Amino acid sequence: MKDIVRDGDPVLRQVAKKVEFPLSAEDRQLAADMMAYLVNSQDPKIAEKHQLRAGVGLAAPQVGVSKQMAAVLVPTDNPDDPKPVLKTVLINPLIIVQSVKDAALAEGEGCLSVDKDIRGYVPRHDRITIRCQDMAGNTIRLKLKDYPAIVCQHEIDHLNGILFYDHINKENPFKLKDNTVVIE
Ligand code: 4LI
Ligand code: NI
Repeated sequence: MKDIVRDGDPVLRQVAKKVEFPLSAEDRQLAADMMAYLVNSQDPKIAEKHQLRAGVGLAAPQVGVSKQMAAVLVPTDNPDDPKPVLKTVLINPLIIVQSVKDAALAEGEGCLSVDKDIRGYVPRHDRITIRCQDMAGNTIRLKLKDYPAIVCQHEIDHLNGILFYDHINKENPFKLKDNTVVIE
């Protein structure tokens, strides 16, 4: 897999193309490579060895491929249960239901394509239902809330040429609407 594309590269501002089924060998490899990056980046030893920045989501445009595909790997916070909270590849995802209630990460968001720290709340929907396709081409629905919902909205934004800081209030980066929960 090529290196991660940094902010300023036009591919990050393009609307990604739909993925067609059956998946090509190239698209399968792309999905596998993106997920492998996340797995490796979350392993402190491997990350240090290969100088990988840790992430829980990676979208195809971030590796220079303008296709509607993103890998998400949200690890468990329970040391007794190694099962990830969410491990999936989203293909052609669409948010079909969204809550009125919003949510934002207390510490703001980071992005593997954005090297600088850009502070401020990134308002997202607290709950969403995504319709997307799985690797076999089946249409599936994912009902998500809180952190996994935020991560998927960040990744779906990438497929539409949107970066997290586009959502930060320019006058007051920490201003929030009163329907917003802050997630620690
Ligand atoms: C090491 C091993 C503090 C600062 C807290 C690290 C394994 C920020 C949070 C991780 C912040 C893992 C993350 C995202 C934030 C901040 C992403 C650490 C990797 C926390 C993921 C896509 C936004 C997702 C919570 C500017 C690369 N990830 N932290 N935001 N973690 N990680 N985002 N915010 N402040 N970004 O970045 O993958 S949605 Cl899992
Ligand atoms: Ni990102």
